[in-house]
Amino acid sequence: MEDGGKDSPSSYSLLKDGLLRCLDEMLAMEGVRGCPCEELREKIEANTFNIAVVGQFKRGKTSVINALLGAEILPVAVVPLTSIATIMTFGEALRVKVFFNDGRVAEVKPESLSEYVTERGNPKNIKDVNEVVITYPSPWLKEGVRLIDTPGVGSIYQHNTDVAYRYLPKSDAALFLLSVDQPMGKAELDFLADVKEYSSKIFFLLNKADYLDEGDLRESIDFSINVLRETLGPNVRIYPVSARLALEGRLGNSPETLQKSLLPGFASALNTFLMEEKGNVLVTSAANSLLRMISQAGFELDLEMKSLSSPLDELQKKIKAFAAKKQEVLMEKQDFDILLNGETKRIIKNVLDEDLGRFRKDLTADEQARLEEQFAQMKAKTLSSKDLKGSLEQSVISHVKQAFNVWRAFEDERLSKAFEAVCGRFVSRIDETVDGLLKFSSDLFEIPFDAIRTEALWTAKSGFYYKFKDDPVGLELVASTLTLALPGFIGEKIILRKMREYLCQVIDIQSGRAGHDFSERLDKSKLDFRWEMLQRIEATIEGISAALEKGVARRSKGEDEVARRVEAISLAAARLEEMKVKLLGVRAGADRRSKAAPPR
Ligand SMILES: Nc1nc2c(ncn2[C@@H]2O[C@H](COP(=O)(O)OP(=O)(O)OP(=O)(O)O)[C@@H](O)[C@H]2O)c(=O)[nH]1
Ligand SMILES: [Mg+2]
Repeated sequence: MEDGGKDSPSSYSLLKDGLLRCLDEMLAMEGVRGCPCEELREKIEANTFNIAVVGQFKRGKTSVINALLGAEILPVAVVPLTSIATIMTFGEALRVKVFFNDGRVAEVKPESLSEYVTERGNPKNIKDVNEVVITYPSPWLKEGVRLIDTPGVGSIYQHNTDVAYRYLPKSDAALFLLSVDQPMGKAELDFLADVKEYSSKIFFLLNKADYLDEGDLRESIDFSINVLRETLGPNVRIYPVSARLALEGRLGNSPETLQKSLLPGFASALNTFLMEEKGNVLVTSAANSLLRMISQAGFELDLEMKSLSSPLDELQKKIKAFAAKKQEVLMEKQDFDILLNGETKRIIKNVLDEDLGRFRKDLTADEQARLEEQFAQMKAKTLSSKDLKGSLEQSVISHVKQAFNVWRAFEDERLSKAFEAVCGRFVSRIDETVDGLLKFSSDLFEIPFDAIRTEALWTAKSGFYYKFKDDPVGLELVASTLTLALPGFIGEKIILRKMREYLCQVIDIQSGRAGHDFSERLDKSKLDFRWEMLQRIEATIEGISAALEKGVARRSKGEDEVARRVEAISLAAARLEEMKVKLLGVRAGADRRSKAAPPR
């Protein structure tokens, strides 16, 4: 990566490749049971990390993305411009895909991007675009990093602010743009309070540094830092940059200009952060999961060895004792199932239903007031009743749709947190059950076993089990099925009354859909979690039973057969040991990286 931390991405790739190689080996290995290798691989490969670029309008958000990518891909302007979120993701070539609210997807030419994502080309989003996804071969976007350009908040275009808010819950980190020509104000701080709710890491960029000489720039940085410290405490850091110079430097291949832009300093910090947060946490927890599986597989080999060599009557007794324990554990598993169902229902009742009720009440009140105001304004324009009805209807639909989109994003996040918290409790209890079973067997058969705590992979990032859905629930159907059937001539008062009813109906239907959609998603998330987690208990039971049975069965086939198996077991155990050493190396590599990362 030209912009900073030269060795970091490759080192992360090395760790990741090491991990993937171990996964391959484990897949090919007989005896490693219950390895969710494929799922682990998918999680490692699809480990996306969303960086939202946010801020008040015109601070240079879009320009910073262009500067980081070193290409003039996204349209910038002096007037409030970005109106639709654009997601930059890795791909071999520059390609632009437009996702519409009604589910359509269209690939468009990069030159026509501004017809979709700007206030100028797509005023008030008349084209009904949901989001735009652009692929581009930038090193920044490798390893699943996605840069999200959001519309500026605080301009006269409320719908732009709404779109920006919709993307906050999806961000793993945020680049918060300030600029030297607009001293930080209250609106910025208010917005920051909201961003803070969702992004665990915020980078502050003070853009347009090229406007000022060194002294003035220092003063500008100090001013913003002092303002930020009041809210965030003493450890705030601001990176002054000039997106304009950075892009100039990148396009003109001028290292001096690039240095002058100060972007490399920020880029290096961002890179270190990505390594640490995105790479290391995932690598460590995946390595731990695999180490645990290896130690379990090793334990099973030891058990089989025991069952090949212990006196038969003693062995039979122990197998019986194990069978009793097995029944006990299966009962526990059933209890987990019932509890998990109950907990999911509780989330639906206590979180979803309550939130939806409150949102619906507030929205109805707000929209009633807005409708009346709009009605009064329109009446003054003496429109025909058909036109009056038409425009009120349009505006009800578009406001309700917008409001639901924003709410849905927030609710998604809340439900995800509630659900992951439940998962968290279950995972540790399931771990305890599995460990208890292993400990029991280890004592029974006198084989040492060291349980490795998994600190399950999902802790690396929330939303591991919770099924997020990106496309908003469409309102189109509502609009067409509910069109008001009114006679040609009608009094204005009746129109207002009918519109009020219409508004309530639209909100009703939309609430019903959103509620249904959310509870369905929670149910699916629960099933997924259940499948992945509860089957670990069964896999452990099966593993132990199979190891014992294999040994006993083999003994009936004579001594030669037993000797052959003993040799095979020793070889497999040695291979597991090798793999363990490799994985410990990968884990230590990740650990070293986080310790080496400079303080920010
Ligand atoms: N001098 C100078 N101008 C800049 C710099 N970065 C951006 N600009 C200018 O600032 C204006 C706004 O830039 P954009 O990137 O469109 O800002 P934005 O924050 O994405 O704006 P919205 O999407 O409308 O909120 C444009 O005229 C840019 O050319 C910079 O580093 N230096
Ligand atoms: Mg912009």
